[in-house]
Formats: sequence, C-alpha cells, structure tokens
Amino acid sequence: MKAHRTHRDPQFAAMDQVAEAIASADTIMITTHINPDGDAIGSALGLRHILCGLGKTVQVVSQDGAGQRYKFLPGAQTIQTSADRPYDLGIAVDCGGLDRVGNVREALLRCGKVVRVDHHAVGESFGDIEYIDAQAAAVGEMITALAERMGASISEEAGECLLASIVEDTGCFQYESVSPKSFRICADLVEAGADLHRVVRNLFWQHSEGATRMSGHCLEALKMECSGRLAWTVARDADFARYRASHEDMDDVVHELLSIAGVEVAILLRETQEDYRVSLRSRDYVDVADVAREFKGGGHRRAAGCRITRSDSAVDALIASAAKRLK
Ligand SMILES: [Mn+2]
Repeated sequence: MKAHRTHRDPQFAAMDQVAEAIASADTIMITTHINPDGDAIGSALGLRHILCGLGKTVQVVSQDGAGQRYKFLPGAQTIQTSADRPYDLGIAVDCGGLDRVGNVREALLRCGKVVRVDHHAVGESFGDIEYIDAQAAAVGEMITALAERMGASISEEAGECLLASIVEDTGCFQYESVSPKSFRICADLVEAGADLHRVVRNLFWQHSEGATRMSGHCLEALKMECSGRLAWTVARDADFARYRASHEDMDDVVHELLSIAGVEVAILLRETQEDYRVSLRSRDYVDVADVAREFKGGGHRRAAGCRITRSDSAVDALIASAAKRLK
C-alpha cells in the first residue's frame, strides 16, 4: 500500500502557490506543447473551463491549434494559434521544457507570471511556479486535483476535457502509469457529467478508411530486430498522399508493433519532407525517453518521441541506441 498524501506534501504547496497566482490574476493565457496530443489539449481546455467558472478571462493558445482529433472537445473552437494581448498569468501544461511551447514562447514570457504544470519525470525547469507530479498519468489528473484543492467546481465541459486528457495519456487505462488515484479522479469526472463512451469513441474510433489501409501497409512492412525484441516500421511520405492519411492517423501503428509478443521496444518513423518524426514505445523496462533525449527529443519512460535526419545512418543510430538498452 502506498502511503496517503499528507498536507505537507510538496505537491500541495505547489498547488497552493498556483491557486494564489490564479486568485490574483484577471486575465490568464493557457498554452501547451507543439503537435499537441489529447493530454495537452484536454488539460488546457479543462483548465480553461475551470478558470472561466471562477470568473477569469481565459485564452488557450496553441501554436498548432487543437488538432482535428480533439475538435470534439468542448471549447476547442476557442483555441487561438497566437496571443493577441498581454496576460496577467501564463500557464503552460504538459511541457517538459520552455521550447516545447514553440512560437508561443514570447507571449508566455510576456505574462506577468508563468506557471508550469507538468508530469514529465525529466524536464527542463522554467516559470515562476512549477507544479510537477511525475506520478500523475496525465496532466488532466493534476488539473482535477488543483480544482478540488481550490474548491472550484468541475462542470460537465471541464470534466469531459479532463477525462479525455487521462484517457489519451493512459491509452484508455492500459499503461503502468495508471494508479488508483487515476480511477478516483476519473470517477469524479464521470460524476461531473463526462461521458467516457463519447470520449473513447471520438479519440479512438474515428479512423478513416485510408488511415486504416495505410496502417495495414505500414504493419505489413514491419521489421524485427534483436531476436524479436525490437519492432519498427516507416510511414512513407508518398503513402500519406496515396492513402489520404495524416500523420496523426498513424498513432496506433506503434502500439500494434508493441503488442507483438516478445517485443520490448517499438519504433514508428513518420517520414516528412525534411526528416523523420519518431515515436518510441516500450513494454516493461527500456526507458525510451532516454533514447529520445539522445536525439534531442523527450517524453516518458514508456512513450517518447524525437526527430532524426532522413537518412539510413540516422535510422541505424536510433535503432542501435534502443537496442543497446535491451536485456
Ligand atoms: Mn501528458
């Protein structure tokens, strides 16, 4: 049994500092990382609903907008791609470093105060206040805990966004990051009116026919290395056009690779005009964030990403880096 958290917990101290910063701000900008995922958009929008409920003027700014897959989330249409005014407070969610916010960086640094809310175990420190919980499965968990700590109510809209954040970052409660607390928080969110079935349907059951065919094509071409402990494949630039699929459509391919019995590390390379966008996943013990960091990327122990040059030698170096960590 894990010990229960006490009121002396450093996370409570950080939450209280964030709550104070929110209380003394009228205008608040929320931002998140480039190429935002469901945790980024879900936690940003969830926080927006909660802060609007407290009477604040709130704007979510994301360099790359919301991403098609997250447009169903309440408030997604309010997201702007740049900030048009100064804000009293800037809150960056799910960002393991300041550079992760992309071109929102300047606007964030112009805010009267900067808060970082993040669950990356290894990250680059920034901001005036950092509320970090590496045990949290998703930032959505941390935002829910913050709302409860502030005594702020969680509306149905906020609940739906926060539930999406957790559902996405846990692969629908499949990863080892899921804790009893994750379920308790989600129970609260469902009680607030969030619809789990709607969230799952929108996040996972919306593939186009072309995306499914292209996934099949990439999986058919998979390569096994290291006596079946490493599986990888490439989604080719030309095939995206041929199958009318998008990069985001390929998210499941890496999970399919990891689901092969005996595979510890799965790698998906998405070819772009300039480089390869790399997704790394591990099953039990390889720290893929460590691999990603070798190539100037980042992420979590079991899920990470980076970009590499579009060359065979770069691919070989990436695979060798993952391979040397296999038992
Ligand atoms: Mn996250």
